[in-house]
Order: sequence, then structure tokens, then C-alpha cells
Amino acid sequence: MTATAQSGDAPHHVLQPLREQTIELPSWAFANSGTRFKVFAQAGVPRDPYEKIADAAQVHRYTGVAPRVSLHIPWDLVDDFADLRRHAEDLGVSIGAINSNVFQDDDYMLGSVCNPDPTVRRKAIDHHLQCIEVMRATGSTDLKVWLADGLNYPGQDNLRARQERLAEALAEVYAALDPEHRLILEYKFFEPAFYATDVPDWGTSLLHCMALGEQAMVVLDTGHHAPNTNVEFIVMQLLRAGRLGAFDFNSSFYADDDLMVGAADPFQLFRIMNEIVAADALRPDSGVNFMLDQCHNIEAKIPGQIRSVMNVQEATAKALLVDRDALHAAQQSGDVLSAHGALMDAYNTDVRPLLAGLREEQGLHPDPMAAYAASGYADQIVADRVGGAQAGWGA
Ligand code: AOS
Ligand code: ZN
Ligand code: ZN
Repeated sequence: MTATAQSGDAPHHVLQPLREQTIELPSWAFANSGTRFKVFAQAGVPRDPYEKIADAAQVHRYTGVAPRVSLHIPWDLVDDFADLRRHAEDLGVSIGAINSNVFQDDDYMLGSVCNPDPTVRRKAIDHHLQCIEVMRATGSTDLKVWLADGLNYPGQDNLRARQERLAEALAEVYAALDPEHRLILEYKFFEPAFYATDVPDWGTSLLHCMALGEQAMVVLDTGHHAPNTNVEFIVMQLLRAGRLGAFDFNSSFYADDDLMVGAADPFQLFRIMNEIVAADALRPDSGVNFMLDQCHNIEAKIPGQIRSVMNVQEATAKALLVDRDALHAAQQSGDVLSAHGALMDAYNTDVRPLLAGLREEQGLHPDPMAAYAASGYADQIVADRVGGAQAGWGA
């Protein structure tokens, strides 16, 4: 039997966090993307950063919980970032994290800030300083750093020397931050390098963040772990350390699949959100930025993002429904099955009516997917966005 939760019955401690929750969307999710084998172009895809933000604003319009858009530099480079910021604000959204990109130039073949060549390191550091300027112009507060640096072969470079170069570069970038800025450092266990990655795991990211200072935090991309890694344990540990800066949510069957969050393993997403709720880290001032990092290769992009946002909301609602008193009592008395049952009862609750009720309370359509489909926006962009180069996953 599936229990159903309705918004009318749900207590304040379940409803209020859901009303306050926000999820940040990646600009690149709206552009054409694919694998290294093929990019399937879709009609109506944005031709520039302005159109990517317009599409992101549609996701916010129908879900009510996605008010920020992360940018990627230089993919989202424009002449006037203050103008791009105004454009976003006119559409009811704001600019979120600024993602640096030190992986697509030929210069970076042997790495960026870890490269043995100091001129390449200088170029990579300068790019991050440019990203901080973009943050100032757009009102962004998060500089998100993901480095493709690494080695393909043992002996290719000195592992320890690369860590020293990394620390030195991060320190220079960190020193340029404004007081309200954060540097959020993402880790990834492999790809594009296959032998050793310079920021491969949460421990390495955390060590660098701790050396930098309190404005440095770890980014946890859910697809950046070996299969079967207990990701919620990492979430808990980073929360304990006060250093979980952000998520890059997506789902993964094998590696960095960048599929819609909650598609591969909705139970894992619930377990992650359960640790967030248990640590009271859903609060908007908790410092955790709930971002998506996805690429929609074969599915439509705007509804793909809407579905992802809804999946995060559903996992959050289920985590909020966990009977914490019963769970604690069962844990304290060593009642293994009741403790596990407290989690499973919440996970198996159908929270869709509860979320539909909350949307109606906010003047939104209860079904964002249906409301978007009925809006005519998808046909409109196909008609409008003809000519010009479509923005791809990349420049
Ligand atoms: C790369 O694997 C990372 O997930 C980064 O977050 C990256 O910047 C993003 O996927 C856009 O390429
Ligand atoms: Zn990521
Ligand atoms: Zn990734």
C-alpha cells in the first residue's frame, strides 16, 4: 500500500522548507549537447546566453523553485554582463554560479593550474580572475571551479608537485574574491584523465578548501564517484565539516552520465536529501547551493529540467516526512527494522499530491509538465529561433 501525503494534512515543518527551497539551473542544459559520438541538434535551442536564460526562466515560471541560472565562461560570454543580469531579472531569475572553463583550449592538454608550464598556469589563473569580474557584474556569489587536470600515464608528471601548483593557483584566485564571494571546488574521480585526476575526491577538495579559508567550499557532483560509492556518507561528512558548498545534481548509471537527477536512482537522491534534512541544511542560509548539472542529449531540454526540479522536490518532501522522533528512538534502542522502516515509510509515500497542493497555494498550475506543454512556448521557440548558429555544449 502506498501512503499519500496531501498539503492540507502536512505539518508546517514539512511545508515551509518546501516553500523556501530553491534549485539552480545550468545554462548549458538548454543548449545542444551529446556524447563524444554524436550531438543530436534540437530545433528551437537557444542561440545565445540571453535565450538560454529565457528558457531557464520558463522552468522557474512553472515550478516556482528555480530562480537562478549558472553560467559557464566562455560559453556564456557576452559584451555586457550587467545587461545580461538585467535581462535575467526582467524574466524573474538571477545569475547563479559562474563556472570557469580551463579545459577546452589546446594550451590545456597537460593541465591548467597544475600544468608544468608556468605560462599555461598563468593563463588559467587569469581566466579565474576574469570569472570573478563576471561575478561582480552579474551579482553572482559563487565561483565554481572544476578542473580537468590530470594524468593519463604513471610518471607523466610529478603527482605531488601538481598539488603544490594547484594550491598556489587556488590561493591566488581565492585572494581575489570579494567578502561575499565563495570559491566552490568540484571533484571528479576520472575523465578526461584516466590514470590520476588532480582533484579526484572530496578529501582532496576539502583539504584545499580548508587551506584556503572559510570562503572555500566543496561541490559534490552526484555523478563523480565510482559506482556503489555511498554518496550520502560524503554529504554527511562535508556537512559535519561545514564545507558542503553545493551540489551538481544529475544521475549516473556508470560514471559522469549527466542524466536527469532522480532517473537512475531516486532512492539515492532520497538518502542524500535525508542527510540534508537531518543536518537542517535545507535552510536557505545553510550555504548549500542545490544546483543541477545535466545535459539533455535525447530528451527535450526545458521539460527535462522541469522533470529534474520536480524529482529533487519529491525527494526533499519524502526526506522531510521521515518521522525523526521514531527514527531516533528506534536507533537508540537498537531496533534495526523499525529504524529502517521509518526511512522506508517516508520514501514510499506518494508526495505528488502534497507538492501539487503547494503549487496551487502559490498560484501555480499543479502539474508543471502539463502547464509548460500547454503554454505553446516549445512551438514558439522553434518558429522564432531560425538562423544563426545554435549554441552548443561548448562555445
Ligand atoms: C564536469 O564533469 C563537471 O561536472 C563540471 O561541473 C562541468 O563544468 C559541467 O559539467 C559543464 O561542463
Ligand atoms: Zn558538475
Ligand atoms: Zn561532471
